[in-house]
Amino acid sequence: MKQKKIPKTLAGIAAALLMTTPLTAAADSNGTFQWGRDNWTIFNYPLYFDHPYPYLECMSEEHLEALRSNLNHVEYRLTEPMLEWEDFFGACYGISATSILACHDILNPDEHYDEFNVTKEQILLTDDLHSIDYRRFSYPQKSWPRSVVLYYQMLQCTDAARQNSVQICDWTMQQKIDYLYTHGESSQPVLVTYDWENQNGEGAAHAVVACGAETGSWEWNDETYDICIIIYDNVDPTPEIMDDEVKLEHLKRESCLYYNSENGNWIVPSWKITQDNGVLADLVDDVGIVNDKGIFPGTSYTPPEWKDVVTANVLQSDYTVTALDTQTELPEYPFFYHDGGEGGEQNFVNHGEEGPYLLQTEQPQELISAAYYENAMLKGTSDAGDEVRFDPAGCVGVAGEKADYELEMVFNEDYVSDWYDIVAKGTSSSVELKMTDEGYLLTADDLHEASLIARNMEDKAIVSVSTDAKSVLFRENASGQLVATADLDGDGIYETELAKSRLLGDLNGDDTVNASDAAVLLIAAAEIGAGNASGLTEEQELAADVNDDRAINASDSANILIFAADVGAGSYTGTLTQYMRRERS
Ligand SMILES: [Ca+2]
Ligand SMILES: [Ca+2]
Ligand SMILES: [Ca+2]
Repeated sequence: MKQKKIPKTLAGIAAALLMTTPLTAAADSNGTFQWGRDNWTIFNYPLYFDHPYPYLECMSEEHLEALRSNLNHVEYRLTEPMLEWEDFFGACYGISATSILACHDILNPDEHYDEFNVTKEQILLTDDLHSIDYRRFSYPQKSWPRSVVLYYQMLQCTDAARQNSVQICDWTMQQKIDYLYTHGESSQPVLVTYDWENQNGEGAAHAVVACGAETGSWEWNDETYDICIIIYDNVDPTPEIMDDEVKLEHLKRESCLYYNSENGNWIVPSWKITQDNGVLADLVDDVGIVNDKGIFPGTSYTPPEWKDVVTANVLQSDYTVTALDTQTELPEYPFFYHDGGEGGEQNFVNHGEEGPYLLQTEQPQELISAAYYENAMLKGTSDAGDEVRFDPAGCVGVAGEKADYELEMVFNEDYVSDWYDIVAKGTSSSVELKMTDEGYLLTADDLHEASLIARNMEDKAIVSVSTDAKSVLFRENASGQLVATADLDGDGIYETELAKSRLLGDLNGDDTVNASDAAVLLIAAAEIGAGNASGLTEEQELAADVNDDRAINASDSANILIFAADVGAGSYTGTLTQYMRRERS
């Protein structure tokens, strides 16, 4: 999904089939894959999705709202890095998933080509899986098909999708091939994800649809294979071999998956994935999983028993991941796991009961580690850590050398206050963030220059502290602000207020929102408009985007003035946050 490939252009493909194949009234497909009916003729290429913020800005408001309301907090949190990407890093999962929907008559790609600004006649369909005419057509930014493909691209972050790869992490390659072959014999589609290290030593991942199976004899790189799994790949092989007719014959077959049943070796020639550098990370035949949290009705899914996963960046020294309840070491599995991270991941699965986990490394190093529980995601990072601790009751900590750290907790349910996504940042050698009955308690060797960012779907609050105290309790006050408090006299009660989050619109930090704030905002907006830095602190910038459109400009200032006028006239008594929410609804 992080591979960029350029599509080839194949010429001379007959359009005869198009004339005889009905394009809309697909026969009942019974969950089988049929070329020309269940595949898209758009491809996983920037051309089709090109835009600044291709994911966020190519999805319709309706689908973005569906993501917010259908996904749980952890799932939505995992989509956010993708939504914010400024470059196109693929829609292979979305194209594959929607193709599976087509196999089950839930979606018919043929009905939507006019929304790509092309006529059906311009799209050539052939009965040869690997002979495609690649037309370069354009279509509107938020066109329905593109938005749907990107919506299903985001659904790789669902619990159902992520847990499916966890459930099959013990399977041998032979078991996976048997599964694919059995399905392929009867054209039952399987969504397959590959996870591999490419020739540049980078982690790569891709999603395709397996849709057939053959036995025979094929040779790739001097090795013979006797089983071929037919693949519908939404990214075509490399263009530089286009003009060589001998290679073109090979090209037609390069996207398939080949297996040697004698020695267990396998290869996907187009991506140069073999048993030495890759893994089939996920196999999904259940349309209920593909459509879980989806926008189409009519499918259902019963989740299997949840298995916790601990992930880490690629660790540079010896390490252990321990389930503390049972003092057992978690086994490690290679499979693709989605958290928007770069540079590869290590994955550890707990096959037992949910519980606290401890990651330890022999040497302090950059650590980025997360634990995925059924109800929560906990994440700890340190620039020089040798330990990360997780407790599903709501506690995450890192220890090591004094270094920059970040601790994050995201809860689906059972959290305190309105805030379910909490991030603490600072510099310390040992630090812990813990949910308590009152709020979120940050305890560290050093709490100078520490901050807490609390978020929910509607709002974001940031509080910064710098204190000699060793722990700070962040809690909500009566007006919905986050307040940082310390227990300076050591009686266990956090009564001393150190700092509080700003009200939306309160640029000058005097706890009221009025024309003075609008004036400060206008000056900052003018600076931004002239291409300069805003001159605002991070806290001020958060408070300045009044209408929540990720921009700071005159509209935000105008909203403050309108709000302040209503408050001044006595016709409104709430906060600006509440006022803006009322405006939007
Ligand atoms: Ca006290
Ligand atoms: Ca103010
Ligand atoms: Ca704004």
